[in-house]
Amino acid sequence: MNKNFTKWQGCGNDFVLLDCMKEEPADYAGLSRRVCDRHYGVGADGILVVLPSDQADFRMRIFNTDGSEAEMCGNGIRCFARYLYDYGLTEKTEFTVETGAGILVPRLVFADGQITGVRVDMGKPHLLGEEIPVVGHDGEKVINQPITVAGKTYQMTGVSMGNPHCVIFVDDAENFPIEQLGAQFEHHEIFPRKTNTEFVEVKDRSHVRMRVWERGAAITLACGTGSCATAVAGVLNDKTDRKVEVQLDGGKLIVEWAENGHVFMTGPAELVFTGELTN
Ligand code: ZDR
Repeated sequence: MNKNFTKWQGCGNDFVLLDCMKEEPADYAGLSRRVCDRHYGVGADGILVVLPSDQADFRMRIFNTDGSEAEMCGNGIRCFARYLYDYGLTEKTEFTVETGAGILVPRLVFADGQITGVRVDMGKPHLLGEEIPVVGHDGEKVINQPITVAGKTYQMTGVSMGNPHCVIFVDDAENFPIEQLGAQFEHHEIFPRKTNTEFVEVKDRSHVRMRVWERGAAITLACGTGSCATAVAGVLNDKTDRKVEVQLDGGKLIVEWAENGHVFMTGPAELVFTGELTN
């Protein structure tokens, strides 16, 4: 396998990207755990893997710090797209990427000839209970439904962006005890594939403050798919308009749930450093 890697971040959600177009590692899960470790490895919230695809221009896989594989990663796909262009794997500025959430379409955003970010057509959200999945809601949307964690009942909205999300609107996102409660949402019995959880404070109809507990990665500075899920949940609960700015711990994203049902996410993707794995 090619041991060279690039390290990226999007809103402080950081990734080690491995180009496996020619050769794949034997054990992705073990590799991700080792590489993501912030003391014994490079340090990252996940690894992104570049692969060939027979359905799209490229294929992306993502593995969390705990070695589990996620279907999709919103911040990651922007970094992935920028890698492909910056490193000459494509000359196109808009292309297709096969993911566990279907074929998605990133487009590089330029200003004065420089890349300033990436806009991604994230496809349509999946809202039925069995699609997210959330047990007990087959055939129906999961909007503003009770969920009890540590003896307290919260109101949740379920959204799949290919990966599962549980959106909780809170009065004060800054002081919500995510450290104490995040894992209990992640492993709650109503989520058979576990869940990412977003804690969202609505500032006004076009601005929200969001903090996240990620499945398989715990607290991170940002979550792209979670920002998309938040925008969708805001509309479903009539708390926000279809276009919102999502303020995360590590930056901000613009998300629009367009009238055609697709979610569009725009935000930064930056190269941090390059290196070579030694084991
Ligand atoms: C949240 C995420 N970093 C993103 O930007 O969308 C995705 C990472 C995958 C997530 N931890 C999962 O679904 O397991």
